[in-house]
Amino acid sequence: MSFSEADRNVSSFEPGAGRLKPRAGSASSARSIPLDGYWTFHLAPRLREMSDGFESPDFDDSAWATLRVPGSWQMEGLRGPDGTLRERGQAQWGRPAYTNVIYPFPIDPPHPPDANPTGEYRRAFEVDRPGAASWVLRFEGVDSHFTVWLNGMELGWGTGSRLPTEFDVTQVLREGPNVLAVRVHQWSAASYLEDQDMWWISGIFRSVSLLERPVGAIGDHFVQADFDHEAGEGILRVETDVPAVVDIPELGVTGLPAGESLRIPGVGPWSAETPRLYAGVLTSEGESIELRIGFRTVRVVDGLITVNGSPVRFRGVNRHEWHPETGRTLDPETMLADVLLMKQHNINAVRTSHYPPDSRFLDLCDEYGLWVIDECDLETHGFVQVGWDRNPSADPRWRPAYLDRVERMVERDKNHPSVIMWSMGNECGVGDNLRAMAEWARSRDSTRLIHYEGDYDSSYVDVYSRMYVDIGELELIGKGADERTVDAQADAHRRALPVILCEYAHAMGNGPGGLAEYEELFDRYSRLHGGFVWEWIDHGILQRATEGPNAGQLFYAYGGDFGEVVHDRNFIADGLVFPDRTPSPGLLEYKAAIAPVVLSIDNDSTLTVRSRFDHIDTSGLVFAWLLEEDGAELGGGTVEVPPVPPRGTARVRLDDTIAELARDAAGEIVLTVHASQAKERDGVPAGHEIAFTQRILAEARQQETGSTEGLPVVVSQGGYRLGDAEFDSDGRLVMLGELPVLGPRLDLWRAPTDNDLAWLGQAKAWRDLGLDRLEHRTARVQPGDGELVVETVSMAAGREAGMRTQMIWSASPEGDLQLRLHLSPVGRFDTGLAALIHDSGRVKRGTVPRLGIRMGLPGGEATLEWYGLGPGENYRDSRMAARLGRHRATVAELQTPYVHPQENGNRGAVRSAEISWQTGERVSITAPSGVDVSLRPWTSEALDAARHTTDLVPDGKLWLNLDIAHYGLGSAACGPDAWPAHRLYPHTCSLLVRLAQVR
Ligand code: IPT
Repeated sequence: MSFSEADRNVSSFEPGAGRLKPRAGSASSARSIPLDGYWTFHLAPRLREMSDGFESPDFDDSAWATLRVPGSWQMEGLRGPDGTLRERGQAQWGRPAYTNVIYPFPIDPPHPPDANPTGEYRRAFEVDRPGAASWVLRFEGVDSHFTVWLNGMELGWGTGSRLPTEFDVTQVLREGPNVLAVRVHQWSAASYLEDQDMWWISGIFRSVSLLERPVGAIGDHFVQADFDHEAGEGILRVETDVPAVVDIPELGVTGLPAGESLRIPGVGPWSAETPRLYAGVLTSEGESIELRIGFRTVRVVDGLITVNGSPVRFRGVNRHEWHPETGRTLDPETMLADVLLMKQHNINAVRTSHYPPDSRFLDLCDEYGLWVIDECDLETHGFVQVGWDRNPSADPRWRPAYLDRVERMVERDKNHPSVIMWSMGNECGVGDNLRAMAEWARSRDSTRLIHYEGDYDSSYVDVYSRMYVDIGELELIGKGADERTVDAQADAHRRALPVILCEYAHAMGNGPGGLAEYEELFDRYSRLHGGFVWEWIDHGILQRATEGPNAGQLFYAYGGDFGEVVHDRNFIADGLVFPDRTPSPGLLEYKAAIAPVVLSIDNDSTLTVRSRFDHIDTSGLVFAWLLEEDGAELGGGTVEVPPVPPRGTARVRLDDTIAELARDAAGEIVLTVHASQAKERDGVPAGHEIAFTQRILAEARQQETGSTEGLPVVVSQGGYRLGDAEFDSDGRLVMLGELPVLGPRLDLWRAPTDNDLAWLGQAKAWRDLGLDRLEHRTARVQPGDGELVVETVSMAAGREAGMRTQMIWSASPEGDLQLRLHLSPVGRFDTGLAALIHDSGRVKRGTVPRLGIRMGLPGGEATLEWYGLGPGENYRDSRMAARLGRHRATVAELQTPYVHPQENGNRGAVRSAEISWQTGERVSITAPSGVDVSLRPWTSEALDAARHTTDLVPDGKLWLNLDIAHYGLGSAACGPDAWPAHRLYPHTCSLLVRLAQVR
């Protein structure tokens, strides 16, 4: 192929040439020869440097490298031939590049840039007996534009990276050796349609196979399996292009001719809660195809999305395909891991953002039960940079490409019961090409709903879909009281539709906070069908640090780490699971927020169980109680809960022993009730907890506060002594017993979270106020009668906003050092940038990240044991997953390794804690009214400065933060800030805490 031909093809509006019509994928009895494995490979930096004649079978590729198929060359090139990670900058074939919205090439449609990396792949294979049948070469996914030759003959070319492409090779395939050549261009006209928020990586990244198509084989098949919930019957019809019959032994169906409809009594319906699949076989003259049939009917009834007659609620996530070592090439184990993790965290729905996934993932969704919004491989978001000028969605020249994409998605995936909605794509602006896609999809498949968030009027979709709506607006939408649009008819139409949030709660870094408030609204307004958290996984790329004290250690790279000219930093690390699929605290929080049963303890004798299941009752769950006094178990047992029907509520009486046990105790009495899976079900193991609730039945009996009858203050040389504690002349604690410490100082700073750092986040204002660089002036040090009073005023250079801190120290004869802390704001916090930062349109007031103190303790390996909220980190708007109890973690375990380091690890409501060092030293901390605790081997300033986890190095101390309050997490990285109730304003507050060296 000449340069000019290649150049014309990569700039073509057309989706491809020479391809076969799209059709359903299937597990067939006919031969399928996998062509995955190592292919020879050569990367040309631009079209003009393509290898002449590489498609010819006798081309000499002996000097070429080999590359794994499926895979992408940028990801594969990050490793050396022995599989070890190369040094960054030494990648073999280009580098991954990350942008979210912005195109990483000039907006010059339909032209790709001259610098168009072009991968040339070759592979030989043998086939016996190719004569009797026709043969098809199938590519499951190639990114982004490719041309294929078999035995030197050009078959055609294709685009649509995450959709299958088939070529007829019957005429070209030979008995014995064959040579396949594929040329893949990183950039093409199609790249303008594939601006999804992800790494730009290229190549044959899904499997390739050669399929035998016997005479009389089935070209395409469409299984329509409805469920009549009133009659309890399945209605089956299988369409094929050749005569065929259907058998479903389990249902006694034999020899049902394709094209005929059959009512089948006694069928169990398919739903995400009951993923009932029936094994069937579709047989034609030439082959038989395995069917996995799920009977279900999806409809909008009276403005509600129903499946099998019942309204459904989505507890969803947006899932990109990602693996930190192989990119968008996933093995079956990884796909299964995603499904199991979702099921075990109460997730029941997936939006395949923003392209159809490897179809084996959909098989798993069918099998384990997940509602799927199958989204087309389409996004043109980068045109927003030019005011959507020349957006392909509105340009008729691109229509064939748009229609091609929706056809290939629908045809491939139409037999998956889990798919209940077709989504036309994401962030493609507006235009008639999208409407045309929707019309085509509806005419081809009337059994599913149509989704596209960008159609605000919802004129061609079935659901009104929104992203990142705040709770204020969501409540109005729920009530039908949201703002009216100009066109009354369009407005009325939209208002009558069911609502979903196709994206909400941006899970970037530490967060999302404020999930509870969304769930409350979803519970309250039936029109709100739930939503899909953005997003499932952090797309970090595994790399090895080459410099610094952690050289050699692994970390996850993000945008900009590969020298990209334009990039979007760590916006790619915004998932509920870390790149290695370890659940983040955000996933645990989401699990708690969306629990399918909501438990509440009304008093020591009644429990309320409210079911959020749509199709099953609660008979698959077991309920149990646990009573604790200050975290020590007093008793436990089971709770008999009669099966609660879908969306029903039951009130049950708790065991009388609970009240009895509670009555006798003196400490804090906490009752926990939890619900767990009785038997293994759809990937959720027996005993797996799905929901819990706690209630404090009795507060700890008030212990004496701040006695002044402590030990006297001894004025010593250069300082003060109180019991075994020593203070310097500024009144700063320097020795706690035998432990040298950097005594507590006011601390208002936290290493900003990604949410704090957002465009409308608070971090800019905090930095502008100098909260990260406070200077402390000692205003008073006064030894008194059994107490030492120390007052400090803290503010930053050039600023007047700060805090006056009063610390009143006393010591009990038992050796406890007691601190009564009082904070009061000085100066104005609403000046400078703080005045500009959005605060929900109200009068702008300055906010602060935290109100508390920090002290330095000896370093080294240590463990924290605490009675408070845990075991994981928790924040004021993200603590549904936390429980009050006794917990224990090493300092290392207390740190959450966010891909981009930031504030983390807080444990709230801590009543008592003990730090124990490996050396045997111990310090106890008591705060009767509860305090937020974090303990780290580096300072907040170091955490703030770190770009990657490997930048963090223990500095020889342990830094203990004790906070009265902190600013919530919210979702401002892409969405609303912390809800007003979770923001923190400087205010007068106090804390009582006791410290002691335990001996
Ligand atoms: C939204 C995109 O739809 C999604 O793909 C992702 O990029 C997300 O943002 C941010 O992580 S669009 C945004 C402008 C609301």
